[in-house]
Amino acid sequence: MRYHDLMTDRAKVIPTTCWECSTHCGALATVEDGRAVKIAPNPDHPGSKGAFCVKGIRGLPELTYHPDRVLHPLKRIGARGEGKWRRVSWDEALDEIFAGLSAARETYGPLSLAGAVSNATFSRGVALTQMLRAFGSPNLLINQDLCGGCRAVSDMVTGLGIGNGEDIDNTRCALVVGRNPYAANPAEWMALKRAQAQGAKIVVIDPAETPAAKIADLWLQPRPGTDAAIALAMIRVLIAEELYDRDFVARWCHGFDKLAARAETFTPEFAAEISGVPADEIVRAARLYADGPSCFVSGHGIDAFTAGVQTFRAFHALVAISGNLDRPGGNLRVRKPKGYRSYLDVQKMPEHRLPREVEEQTLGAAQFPLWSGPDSWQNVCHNPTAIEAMLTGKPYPLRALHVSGVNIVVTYPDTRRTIAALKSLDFLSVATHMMTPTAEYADIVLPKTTGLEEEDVTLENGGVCVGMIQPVGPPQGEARDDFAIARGIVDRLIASGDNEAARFYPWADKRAFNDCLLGSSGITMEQLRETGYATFPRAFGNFEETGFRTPTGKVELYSERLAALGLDPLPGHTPPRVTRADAATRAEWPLLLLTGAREKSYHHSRYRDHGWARKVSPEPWVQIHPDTAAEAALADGDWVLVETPDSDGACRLQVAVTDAVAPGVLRTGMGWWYPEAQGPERGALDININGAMSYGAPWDPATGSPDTRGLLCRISAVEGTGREVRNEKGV
Ligand SMILES: Nc1nc2c(c(=O)[nH]1)N[C@H]1C(S)=C(S)[C@@H](COP(=O)(O)OP(=O)(O)OC[C@H]3O[C@@H](n4cnc5c(=O)[nH]c(N)nc54)[C@H](O)[C@@H]3O)O[C@H]1N2
Ligand SMILES: Nc1nc2c(c(=O)[nH]1)N[C@H]1C(S)=C(S)[C@@H](COP(=O)(O)OP(=O)(O)OC[C@H]3O[C@@H](n4cnc5c(=O)[nH]c(N)nc54)[C@H](O)[C@@H]3O)O[C@H]1N2
Ligand code: SF4
Ligand SMILES: [Mo]
Repeated sequence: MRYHDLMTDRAKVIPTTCWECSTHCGALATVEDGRAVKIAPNPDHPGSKGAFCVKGIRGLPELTYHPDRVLHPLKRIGARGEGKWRRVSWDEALDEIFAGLSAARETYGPLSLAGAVSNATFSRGVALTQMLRAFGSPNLLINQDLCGGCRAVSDMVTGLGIGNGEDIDNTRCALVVGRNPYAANPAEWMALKRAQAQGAKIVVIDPAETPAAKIADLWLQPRPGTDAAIALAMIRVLIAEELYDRDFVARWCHGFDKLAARAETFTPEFAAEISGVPADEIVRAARLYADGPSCFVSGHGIDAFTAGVQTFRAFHALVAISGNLDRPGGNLRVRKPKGYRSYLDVQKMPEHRLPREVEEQTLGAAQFPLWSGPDSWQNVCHNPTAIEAMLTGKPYPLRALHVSGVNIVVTYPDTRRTIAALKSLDFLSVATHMMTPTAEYADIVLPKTTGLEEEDVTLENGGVCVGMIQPVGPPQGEARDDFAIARGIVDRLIASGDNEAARFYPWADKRAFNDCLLGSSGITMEQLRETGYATFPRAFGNFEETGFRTPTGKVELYSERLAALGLDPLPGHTPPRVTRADAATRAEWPLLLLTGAREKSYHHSRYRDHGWARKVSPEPWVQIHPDTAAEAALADGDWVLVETPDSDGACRLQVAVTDAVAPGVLRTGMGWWYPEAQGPERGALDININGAMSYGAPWDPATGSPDTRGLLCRISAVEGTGREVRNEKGV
């Protein structure tokens, strides 16, 4: 399409990308007088193919032009969390941050500094990582241990390199596991419907009847946390019925015989006993999947829990032995244009790294070397270990923190402890759009640009294209991007006489960083500005050329890296919490809690201050089966208090009675706070499920992820409706 055709005298149309969630839909922004007046899908975009959602249409512009948006740097003048601020200049704010970080460094050493972002593989992740490294600290907190970390570490040690590469459009069978694409990823959802219309089968594994389960040819409803047993039984069926890809296994897989021996015990009947899914359904799922090409579409439902890596290992082994790796209709390996640098490439460049002996001291590296430290996935720290260091000074003190683009008070488990940790710091700065519960505890708050005000470049999901965000006009107020913020701080470090700092942070501005990403790929900013993306040639299955990044150079069904660390080298099933708990514990905590169900109107803690979103979903809900509700004498719309054994907090939720979940299973979302509530936490200790959860052990042995699902819990009724209860409590 020629976007210019869409222009009128006043308005121009800019091809860009919505980055409000990781789907990264191609977008067309209609701009009048430097202001976006309409955001619409770009049907030409090779990744999203016209998919879009209300968060892109309404959330992004309303965030950008919100009357309560933070538009100027602020300095705390009252007690921490008291909500008293003074507007300051950028120079004063950056001086304060530099002074705060430097003071901690002088007293406690460089390791006492940390940063928090959502993911190191975002541009702001690079800005913050490199800024911290300039100060000598490797301690970056990301929230991937709560998100896609288990999948990524399994992918890394298995050697697949598939990231999010899913060729749903050309598949014959999509195996959707722990994924709710209807709410979480409209591009995926549309692709599934297109594939089904062309005759592809859809198999869904989910304890809840999601829209995907509703349209599926086969829906397996397992007990939470038992998916690895199902995957191992499917592997067993493929091997026993000789439905696996002999040629691919012989040429490219390491440890097939050992995998076969492991899977041997997982008869469909045994897996049925563990998972509650009938054996014949498991066999049917295996046969449908074996009739490929097939595509494994995975989600958060089997990630972010204490058996996340092993569960993914089982499904990743299934992808490999069925030969569905990097062929049309299968799971595609991540590609990038020759000469292009991904965000992680930039951070892994030797000249950008700290000395190995420093990286080895990253918080968490001793226990989780695949997650933290020099040889790990994103070289970040283990969050619960970092929070412990803030509160106790052990294993060493963590005293100053810069946060950008995360709302950790709401989105980390154990809200009370996160708040206590933030309050205990010597210095805290937060770059944000809105005054979130996290920003409320800061010493300095910085106004941050939105996805309508930045110029960003990224390699899109699985390498389908290189995409870009284009600014529609100048930022609102005094907002700046994370690169300008990091530049300002690093410049002060250099001016103080630290010449080493320059090597870690060489970019004058975001534009220079974007040029660094494009490298020698031949893709230009001009080209990207014209269409909003750039495609490049892709070759399938060229394993001879690319090899696999594992010790053996093959896909490791038996992982040498896991073996060397003393972890289970073969995919295995870890009994979930409820199975491990004794009878007394189960009696006291009789229900199972799933958290994190996505809603179309929210992205985690975002948009809670938007009228349109609150209208769609006004209160935090919890799904309860009619039998469970009847037993507890609860009706639709009642409010309950939810508690879990490892937390002294609680969370109030509104009951939604539905048979979409099994009896005894509760399913809720996450990310709730009431922007209109009083107090710095603004409801985050009241209606936020993380306020009722622990971030402590047990953790996944490879990633350190806690259980965000399959938690034991109990409920009790609370009087009145949500709003009344809230007012009575004086919040
Ligand atoms: N609208 C919207 N979209 C989003 C987001 C958002 O906040 N809002 N967040 C984005 C982000 S960061 C992420 S990580 C993704 C996450 O999106 P998804 O990957 O879809 O994750 P969830 O919605 O957490 O869970 C998916 C499904 O897992 C199921 N599940 C729970 N426990 C189990 C289990 O033990 N086994 C199996 N097989 N399934 C289980 C749940 O019932 C749920 O239907 O969404 C992204 N997209
Ligand atoms: N119990 C439980 N907890 C969970 C989960 C769960 O399922 N259950 N899910 C986990 C998952 S998958 C994730 S990804 C995390 C999400 O956790 P967060 O990343 O904290 O979630 P958000 O609320 O989306 O984002 C926080 C802030 O980022 C700001 N922001 C958005 N874009 C930008 C930007 O470009 N730059 C900057 N500086 N700021 C920006 C927004 O204004 C918002 O205030 O939560 C995790 N927590
Ligand atoms: S799914 Fe919605 S929020 Fe996510 S990138 Fe697409 S339009 Fe934006
Ligand atoms: Mo996530």
